[in-house]
Amino acid sequence: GKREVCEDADETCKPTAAKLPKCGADNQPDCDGGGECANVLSGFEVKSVLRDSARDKTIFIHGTVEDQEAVVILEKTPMRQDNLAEIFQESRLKLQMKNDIYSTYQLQPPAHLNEIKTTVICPATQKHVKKYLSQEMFLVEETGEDYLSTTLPYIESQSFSVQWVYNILEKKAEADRIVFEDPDPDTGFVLLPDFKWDQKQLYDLYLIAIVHRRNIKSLRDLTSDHLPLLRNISKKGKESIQKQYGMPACKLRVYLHYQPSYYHLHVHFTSLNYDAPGCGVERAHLLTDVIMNLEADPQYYQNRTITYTLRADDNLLLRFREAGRC
Ligand code: GTA
Repeated sequence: GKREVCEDADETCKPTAAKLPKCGADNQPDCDGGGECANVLSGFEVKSVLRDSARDKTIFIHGTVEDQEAVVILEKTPMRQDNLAEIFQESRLKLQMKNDIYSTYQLQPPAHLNEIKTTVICPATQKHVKKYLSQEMFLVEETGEDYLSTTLPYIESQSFSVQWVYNILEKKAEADRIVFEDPDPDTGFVLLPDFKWDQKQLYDLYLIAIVHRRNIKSLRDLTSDHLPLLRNISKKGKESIQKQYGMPACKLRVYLHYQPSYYHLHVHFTSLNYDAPGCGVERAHLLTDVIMNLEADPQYYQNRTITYTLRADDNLLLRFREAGRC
């Protein structure tokens, strides 16, 4: 049957421990699934605001929790139609101004309708801090040769840990969030909500399919040998989303990032209505296009030039500059 998307809506993480725990996964009580947990943020000390977007109603903050570096992302979530009646009936209204037929108010809804989606990365590395800092972007045109001589050595020497991915595949984390799994070691994958989606409304639906195979870093590694895997993700991913959330394939944007942040192959499934971060032409490659390109040329992604953007402070950009490639 169709899955309820609002099942955790009333559960909160309330402060319970008198002593603030360290933020690392090993000593933080597991708060998976919306249960109660200690308020690890009560001692959060702000060092700097990395990015602040009034349009997206999101702020990215760098700080410390008990001497550990942390990045905290606060995001006001979209309005939900099914809350409207409660918002109108239960809120307090403060008049700001009235002029003829026009008036503006400040509306204070009940606390449970006023939650802020909060993402915590702790301990955060310098690379995390850089990732969220507002930066000037530069376009790079990476040939197949550039990939082998410049990009591959760089990503092998310094990329984000994919431990969180292995935790998902091994059911050590987020096991209760899995929407669909095909356990086949070659063509199988796990489909689950992306951590950018709070699952409270379908407007910003966002799931990721993570492949079981551990030897595919990115689009660049894909050949026609991977077509059965890619077709399987496309077909079963779309079918599962239709079944669980009632959203048809024609309302989904299904794509891979190049460059990704995490070099273990995964596919993004986002609602077409939602302008997800990273869904622009300089980063997103539609899964259907990827499949057709590989059908036409088995080595397409080893040979073609791929254009993408890099941040001004990205060491990969420095390497491209040193190589005289941009
Ligand atoms: N379920 O633990 C996780 C997890 N992690 C660590 C990452 N993801 C996870 N999902 C689950 N559990 O969509 C998700 C990410 C991302 C995907 C990796 O895996 O949310 P990618 O390798 O192509 O990397 O995809 P990408 O897209 O750069 O990563 P990310 O983090 O989405 O960053 C892209 C931009 O999105 C950022 O620059 C920022 O502008 C924005 N962004 C990131 N996180 C948030 C957030 N929490 N709220 C709002 N905006 C955000």
